[in-house]
Amino acid sequence: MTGRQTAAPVAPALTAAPLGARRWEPDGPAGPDGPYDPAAALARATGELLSRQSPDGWWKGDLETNVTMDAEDLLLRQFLGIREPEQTAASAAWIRSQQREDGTWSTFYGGPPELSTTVEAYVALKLAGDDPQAPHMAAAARYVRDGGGIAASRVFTRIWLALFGWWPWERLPEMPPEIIFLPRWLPLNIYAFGCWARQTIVPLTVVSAHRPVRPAPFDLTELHTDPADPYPLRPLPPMTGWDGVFERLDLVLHAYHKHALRPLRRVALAQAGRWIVERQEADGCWGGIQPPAVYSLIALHLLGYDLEHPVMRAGLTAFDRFTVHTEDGRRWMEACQSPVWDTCLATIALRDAGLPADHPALVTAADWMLAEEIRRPGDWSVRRPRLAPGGWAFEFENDNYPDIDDTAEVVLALKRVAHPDPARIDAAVRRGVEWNLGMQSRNGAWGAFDVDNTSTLPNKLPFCDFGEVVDPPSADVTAHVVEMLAETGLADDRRTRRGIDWLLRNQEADGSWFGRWGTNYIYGTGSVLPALVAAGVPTAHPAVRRAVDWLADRQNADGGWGEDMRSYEDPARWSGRGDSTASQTAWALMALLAAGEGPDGAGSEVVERGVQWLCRTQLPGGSWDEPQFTGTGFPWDFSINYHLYRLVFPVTALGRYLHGSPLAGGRS
Ligand code: R03
Repeated sequence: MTGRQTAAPVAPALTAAPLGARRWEPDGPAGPDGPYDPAAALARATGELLSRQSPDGWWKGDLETNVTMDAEDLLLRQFLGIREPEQTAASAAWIRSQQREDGTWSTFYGGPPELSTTVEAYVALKLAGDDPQAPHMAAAARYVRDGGGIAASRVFTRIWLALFGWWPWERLPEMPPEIIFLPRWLPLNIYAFGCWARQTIVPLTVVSAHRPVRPAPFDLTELHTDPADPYPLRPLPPMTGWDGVFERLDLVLHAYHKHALRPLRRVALAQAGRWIVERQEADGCWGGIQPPAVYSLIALHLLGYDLEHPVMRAGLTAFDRFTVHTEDGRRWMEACQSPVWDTCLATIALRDAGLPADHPALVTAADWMLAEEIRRPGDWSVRRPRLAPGGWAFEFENDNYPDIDDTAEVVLALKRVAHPDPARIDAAVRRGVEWNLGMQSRNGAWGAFDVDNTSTLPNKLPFCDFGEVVDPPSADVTAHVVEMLAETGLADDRRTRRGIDWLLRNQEADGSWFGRWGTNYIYGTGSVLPALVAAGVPTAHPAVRRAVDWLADRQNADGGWGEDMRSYEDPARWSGRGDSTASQTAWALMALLAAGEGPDGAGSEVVERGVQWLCRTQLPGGSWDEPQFTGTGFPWDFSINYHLYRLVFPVTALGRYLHGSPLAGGRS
């Protein structure tokens, strides 16, 4: 077992480095055996993190997801008649580069083949001119056929295909635009859906009411399992279960599509159109995420907006900002962008690393975050009409959907900065705290975007076969809010206590917590333990002890921690298991350090080995490799590789290991 290194050199990053001006020069590659010097590792990582700040004060790592983003970009452009050959070639090169040996595509690093993704990628490559006879195309088509063909793909995939007549609109679940008339108190009204689903469904009701079919440049017979019956009807489930009820409701809605009252439908479409246009963000996007953006553009186009209309132009330009160009000429699309999230996490990390609170990088970051505060009502106001605004969104522009998670972390970040105008920080912090308190759900916990968004009905619609469509409270978000409330002096507030009670009641039997927005139980546990301890739960509390034991049990032989997406499918086997990664090792360390297992604690050997893993695997430039996806959009269905996670969380973990946490319960 290795001791902590002596006489750590003063981290160069601690001196007031000019903003983003330089990269910290490493001492050279570390040897294979160690022990390594955590202070030197932290200094390198800190320098690297500082160097990545934008001059405006924010950080933003690429947000990597999967090739459906790139395929759908080409399909959208094809639909609108604006697909360009060079763009197509660059996207196709990216898509090809992501194909697996077996000819399929998956949705995350190391993941299994995924049929819908493979269908979309295949169609995109065919649009780009790839020969269906070529081995890489033939292998993909064979996999799709063997897996049930296009008929087995998800609803969104078949909607994309229906736009070109590759799938019949009649064989898709109905989602009528009249849903926009349903009052708030009725089940299945649009505010019963999570905000991302609501923003996606409203434009899709417009699209499916129009049932547009553009000429297909080729056919897709090779993607049908049985070309004699390419659009098989699924057997009706028995009437006894919800599935049966909703499948029959769908039949009624299909009949309604034919007989819809024309004037009613006209009003519904007009109202949906207004709803969409009102929600376009300042930068032209919708909700800061890809699905509402692509479907809103299609819907508005069908409602008569031509491509030169300012709304359409702004919407299309927004996609350019979501495009990443690689050095070798490939092009890929982000599903979403994370500047606010990355900036608050980086600010916290740099304080953990020991940067002074008035460091210019932190003041600039705080200024940028202050300017990002959302001071107007949004869709959340539907449930909380009298609550004053004062939150933050995840993205550059998403003023209609501030989220509770970002607000909690931004408040934690702002509290850590000594700003020349402290009153501005205090006022923004106060508004953020009040907004988050106002967004507490009935059960005492917090969801990401809305209050009490817990209906179980939306998920039962045949239309909703991908990802989550509601936004119930989760342990990770609740923990971040509890930590924020504790650090703003509200640890003993009744509302904080209710959040803590919820967390204690929702601990898994094995001692961990579920990770809704990060993968998975290591993220949940890494979020909850620091929060509980910050809120005054003793580190000797049985819940804390059980979590510590769980983490110690899940430490890999190499000293790190890792957990992949299988933990969502088969938690009994895969919870807390997988190849070690930098971000997950950091989360485990953050939890253990909060629980008092640090250098002088009982679990110091476990912590020591984790710290050594980080030091040993650090790259000469100061960051870490992390091809694994450790972010969660929707458990299993949609995974994210946040490119800054591999750097920002190790900085926090190493910083807290060396210095304790600047504000929360730790040593200082
Ligand atoms: C990490 C914490 C902060 N957090 C915000 C996290 C935002 C994550 C990005 C969300 O991006 C999305 C991508 C999506 N796809 N498909 C959908 C979707 C939603 C968000 C989707 C799925 C089903 C329906 C509608 C949309 Br119905 C690719 C709290």
